[in-house]
Amino acid sequence: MRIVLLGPPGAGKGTQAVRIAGEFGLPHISTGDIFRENVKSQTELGAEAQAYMDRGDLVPDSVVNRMVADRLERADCGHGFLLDGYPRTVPQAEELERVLDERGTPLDAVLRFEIEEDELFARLTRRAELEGRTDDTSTVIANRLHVYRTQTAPLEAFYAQRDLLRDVEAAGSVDEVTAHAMKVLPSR
Ligand code: B4P
Repeated sequence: MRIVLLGPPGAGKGTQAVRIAGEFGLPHISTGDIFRENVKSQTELGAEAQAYMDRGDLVPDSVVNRMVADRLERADCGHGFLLDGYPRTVPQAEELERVLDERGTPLDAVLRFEIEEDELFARLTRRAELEGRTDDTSTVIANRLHVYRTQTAPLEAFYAQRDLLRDVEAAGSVDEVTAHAMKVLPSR
């Protein structure tokens, strides 16, 4: 099973990714988590990514594409994977398609998490209080939502054209959203 989770910041992708990956025994690949780990351990990649993340901008495609292609080479991706937060631009989606076509392992589904912006702000503001993430301030949240609308939302049409897009109602409790996601996933 090869799945992509698509949705605005705060829609619950990361939260649901852990559950779905656990249910299907898939490696959970979160580009946001990989960047945060690199920032924390002060690697070159982390230094390159940090300024973009702190502004709520996207890390350049060339950097993200290379990082994900390397990750997908690892043995644990042999039977599938769950991508959380990648792709986020059309060039990233085209590159992922190229890499997977080359191996003859296309995607099975792209889950689009749908939710009102007011709820996104509320969730991210709550997380700022709990975790203190530097990109959860109101100015940066507003920029991340703008970046989603302008750079990531076009992926919805990209994947709809390929008949891969599945809508998931992302308001409601964590358990309710998991139930919605499970309903639209291909059967094992
Ligand atoms: P991400 O880590 O992907 O950040 P995100 O979009 O905010 O998603 P996240 O998974 O954290 O939040 P979630 O919606 O689960 O990316 C961070 C940054 O990294 C980007 O801004 C960018 O700079 C860079 N980056 C990452 N990938 C990139 C790429 N492909 N290309 C370029 N740059 C890239 O959850 C949000 C909150 O809501 C949580 O606190 C959660 O507990 C809560 N929540 C979840 N479900 C809920 C529910 N049902 N009810 C109430 N609260 C809920």
